[in-house]
Amino acid sequence: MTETPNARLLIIGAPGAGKGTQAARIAERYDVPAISTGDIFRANIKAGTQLGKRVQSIIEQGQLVPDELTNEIVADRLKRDDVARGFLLDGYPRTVDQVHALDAVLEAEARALDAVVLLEADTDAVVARLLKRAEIEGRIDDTEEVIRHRQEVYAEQTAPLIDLFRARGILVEVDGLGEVDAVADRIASALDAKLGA
Ligand code: B4P
Repeated sequence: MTETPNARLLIIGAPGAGKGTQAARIAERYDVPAISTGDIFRANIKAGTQLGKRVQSIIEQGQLVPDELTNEIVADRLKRDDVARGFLLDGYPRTVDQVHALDAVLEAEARALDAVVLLEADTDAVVARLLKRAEIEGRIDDTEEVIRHRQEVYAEQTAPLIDLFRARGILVEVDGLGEVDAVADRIASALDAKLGA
């Protein structure tokens, strides 16, 4: 692979589309840190921090953590040295307000996003995946009722971002159904083409 320095990437998709799984692959391929707001929140809940206590019931109900709080966490994370070569954001931004906050952080450093991977998968498939994960991991937000609610929140608040990124010409649409390796290969080819790697 040709070197692709300074790739600033996002992965977006419905809960269960496979973002976390594919984020790790993309981050490794482009040698950038994967930053998942969901993972940050879950680590804080587990550690019993102030932040964890604040967000626990919100996440248990499948609601979104308030923009102001989420934006602050990401802005802080993007100040660390390891993002100098780029980053992959997983699960952020999830609202129009979060897009504007991220734009402001990047613009302040005269930077912009290079590509946004949209991982597509139909609702029944993603609900089935998450129910399977619930059996294995027992995540607090993986009950059927909460999973369905998270899909609704995605459709209402996050899906509208797709058009916004498409209009910017940085959207890369990938079919998220099939084997993990096959999806990873699809993403790699589509991203390489987009980034000119
Ligand atoms: P997230 O951690 O982002 O949870 P998610 O949307 O469910 O995605 P996740 O990464 O877990 O699942 P994935 O698609 O990888 O957010 C959790 C909560 O945190 C949110 O509901 C919200 O409350 C809060 N939050 C996070 N970010 C926020 C923000 N920016 N603003 C406000 N609130 C925020 O799917 C994974 C499952 O699918 C796995 O079990 C995996 O094994 C399986 N899978 C993956 N690929 C597969 C494939 N090809 N075939 C079969 N199964 C596959």
